[in-house]
Amino acid sequence: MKNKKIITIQDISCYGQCSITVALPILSAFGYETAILPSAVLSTHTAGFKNFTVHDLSNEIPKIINHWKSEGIKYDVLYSAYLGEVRHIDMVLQIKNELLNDNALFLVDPVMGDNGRLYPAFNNDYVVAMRKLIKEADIIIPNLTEACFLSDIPYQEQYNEEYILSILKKLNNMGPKTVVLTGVRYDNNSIGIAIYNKDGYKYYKHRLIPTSFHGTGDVYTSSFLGSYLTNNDLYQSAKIAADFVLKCIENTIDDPNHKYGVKFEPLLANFVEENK
Ligand code: PXL
Repeated sequence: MKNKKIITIQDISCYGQCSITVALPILSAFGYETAILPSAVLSTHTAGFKNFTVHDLSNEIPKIINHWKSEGIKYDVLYSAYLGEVRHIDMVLQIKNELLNDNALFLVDPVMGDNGRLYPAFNNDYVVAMRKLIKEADIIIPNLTEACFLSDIPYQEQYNEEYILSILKKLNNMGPKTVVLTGVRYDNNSIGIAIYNKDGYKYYKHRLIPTSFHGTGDVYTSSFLGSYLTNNDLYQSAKIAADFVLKCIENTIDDPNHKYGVKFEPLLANFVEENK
């Protein structure tokens, strides 16, 4: 499995421990060659910083894709996350259709919101375009907010398993083979991951730390992917990634100066050693 070649398309937030600055170290630590296609360059992430700068790379992406095509470069895994513009969606689909080897894995983290709301860069057109992308995916990893926007089921703070199953089934019917839904909370002191595909529903529940940090979704998806490429087990990978995010939060929570992301770096070597 180790010779799998990954292409990840998402933004570069220069500061703030999210997107490519999280995905690249984690996937590299797992031992996977990971190429990047930046969708945009931002000074920081868009949640929690004011006056961030954004430079969209839509004009550059088609040239990069064409160059790769002319060089015969192909990938085994396509991992898309925060993009930023509706027009990026077709570019990701072009990569999926033209730059992947047979039996490649297409993972979509449809990053666009949290806590029931879209991030500042996104609107309903982006949600509609994202539905086109998840249709083609093998695995999607939305949080509950993103799952609600994609499935057009109203976001609720309180819910039961029936509500979650209705979202999972609807998303699964929209095309992706497996839905890995993060941040599913059935009681006050636990939270977990719900996994749904043709084999049914599974839930991994763990302790809730009642605070949130930016970038944990990216740590989650990148750890999930590194782990899944290594063990080929959806439930195990969902669990391994969730436990790692918990450890990263524990490693950050007592530092009052560190609110923008999680301090995953000191834990990465051990994490990968235990799971490779
Ligand atoms: O962590 C997801 C993410 C990635 N990139 C940018 C973001 C966010 C979340 O807010 O703003 C630019």
